[in-house]
Amino acid sequence: MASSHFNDTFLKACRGESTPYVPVWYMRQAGRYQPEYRKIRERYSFFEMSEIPEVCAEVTRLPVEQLGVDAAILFADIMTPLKPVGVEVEIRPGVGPVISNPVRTPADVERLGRLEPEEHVPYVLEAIRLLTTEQLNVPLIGFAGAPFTLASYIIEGGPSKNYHQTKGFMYAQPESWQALMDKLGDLTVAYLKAQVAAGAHAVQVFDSWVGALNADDYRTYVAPVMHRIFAEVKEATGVPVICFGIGAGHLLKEWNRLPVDVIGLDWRTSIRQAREMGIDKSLQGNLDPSLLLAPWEMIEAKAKEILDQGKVAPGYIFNLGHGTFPEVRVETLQRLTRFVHEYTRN
Ligand code: 1CP
Repeated sequence: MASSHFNDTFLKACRGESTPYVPVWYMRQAGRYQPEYRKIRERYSFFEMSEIPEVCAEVTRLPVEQLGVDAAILFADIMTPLKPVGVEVEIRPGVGPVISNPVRTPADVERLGRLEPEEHVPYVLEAIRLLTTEQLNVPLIGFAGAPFTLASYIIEGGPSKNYHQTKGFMYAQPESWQALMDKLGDLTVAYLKAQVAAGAHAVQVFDSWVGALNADDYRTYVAPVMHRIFAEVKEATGVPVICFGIGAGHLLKEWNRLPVDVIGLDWRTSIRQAREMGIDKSLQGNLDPSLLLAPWEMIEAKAKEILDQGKVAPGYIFNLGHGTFPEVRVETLQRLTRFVHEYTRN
């Protein structure tokens, strides 16, 4: 450990234990809003950055040192474990993942391979070992994309607005959809277990785009695999698990039935509304990232409102409702972190 004091406020909040202040981290806290990140990114492609363990560890550590946040999140992408199983993907600046061999038929699903983490993504595990054995004094969050969200990229071939191809495949080829969910479920379980075995202290599963489904379809086509992923990861590792998605307020009751410790909220559903709906897990979120471009007084007022709702009960982690983005100033996130800590300190 870099320092003798390990800051475990984030882990305590995940488990619903009381903390001396509300812990905070930011989705996409490593990224283009940081001049240091942009400099490194000039020299490497996205995947090169995450495949060189020393570079990956440096980029993961940077926001912890720069912003004073209470957790680090591994620098990788939800597409990282799909590359070695046959998905030809690159990350295009300003676009996101682009796939040159999208999955369109049952035969394409058959062709997807099995993930052997030690063999296929040794660099991810090495970066985690570097970070957790010597470099970090805050918990490291490992992560994976959830099957629906991964399927949306590999079926559409890239980012999408309406997920027509993905949902079309799901409705028209339910057996092959099930096979795809099973394969992506196995991959996700293997990947998360390996990250924890390498040292990750908690894991977040990003089901960013599953809000595109209604609650009935979620129950039919997605909830079973999500249940299995969380149950198997919890059983094997015991670490806190977080489930996050965007525009998924109508699915919160479904998520509350999953064996997860923390539910990540986007900015559309307030902490109070979630509690009123009966959500009894720890909560994480949910300042609208666009607000980071507003005058400080507005950011502070909204942060206060969120914190007043969140700090009532233990089991609350401050975050954004989705990722930060290139136009945000480093100083804004530094100030926000300080504010969250000072405003909530007992
Ligand atoms: O700091 C961190 O948060 C850690 C690293 C991280 C994480 C957790 C990255 C690096 N990506 C992710 C998860 C991720 N990737 C998600 C889930 C979270 C979310 O909803 O934002 C998703 C949907 C992706 C897919 C993806 N990768 C997108 C979104 C595209 C779309 O459909 O709108 C983008 C832009 C990427 C590229 C990417 N991943 C990460 C970074 C820093 C970047 C920007 C790339 C660059 O520097 O060129």
